Amino acid sequence: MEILSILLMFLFAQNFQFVRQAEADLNGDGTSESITLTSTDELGNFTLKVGNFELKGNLGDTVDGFVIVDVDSSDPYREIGIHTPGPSDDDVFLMLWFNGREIRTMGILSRWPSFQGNGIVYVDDWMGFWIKREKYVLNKNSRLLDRVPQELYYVGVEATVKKSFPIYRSRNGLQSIANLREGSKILIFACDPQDTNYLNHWYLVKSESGLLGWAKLGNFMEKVQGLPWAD
Ligand SMILES: [Ca+2]
Ligand SMILES: [Ca+2]
Repeated sequence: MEILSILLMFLFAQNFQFVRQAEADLNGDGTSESITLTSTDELGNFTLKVGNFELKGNLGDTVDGFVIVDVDSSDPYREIGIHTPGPSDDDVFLMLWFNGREIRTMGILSRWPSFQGNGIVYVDDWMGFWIKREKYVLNKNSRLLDRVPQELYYVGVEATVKKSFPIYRSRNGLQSIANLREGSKILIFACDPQDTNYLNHWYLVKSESGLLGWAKLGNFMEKVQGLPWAD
């Protein structure tokens, strides 16, 4: 694992010890289940056994173990997260729960979850020069982890303008508010990451003079310095 990823995971998420075997009472009936993860291969196939029950699945890349977490301490269940580090530290967790009769899926979390214990899970992702935080909530009826999408994601990264570029009133890039002065300090405040191409992500930028406007990453990434870029 790359050093930066280790650092980021350490700073922004919980650290997990992945295991292949554990004893735990997953359904709160007072009896521990024997949990084992077997038949893993480099294609991502795995078999999970909880007592006499079995689930076969595939996570797309080598599975290196699981963790047991308590998503919501107010219910009797404890949950299993099956983990793959992915091809380039793109950590993925398949979340599962056991109801005493079957092993059921709750959803997939990528990359760095942090379980709050009250049904809320924060999942951080590295976006090239900033960390995007998603919120998931346990739906008590379906027992699925529902994503709570934000329209904008907080960025909070400072940079210096190397070459002037405009910021716009809205995310269509039609009405310019200001041309940012060379050498001035800006705060990249928030991001609209809807577009699948990161170069088309719109960022809300605060100018040194206190104006707020939008700029598309592809139009300014070469015109600023000081962004902490890393893969
Ligand atoms: Ca049990
Ligand atoms: Ca619980």
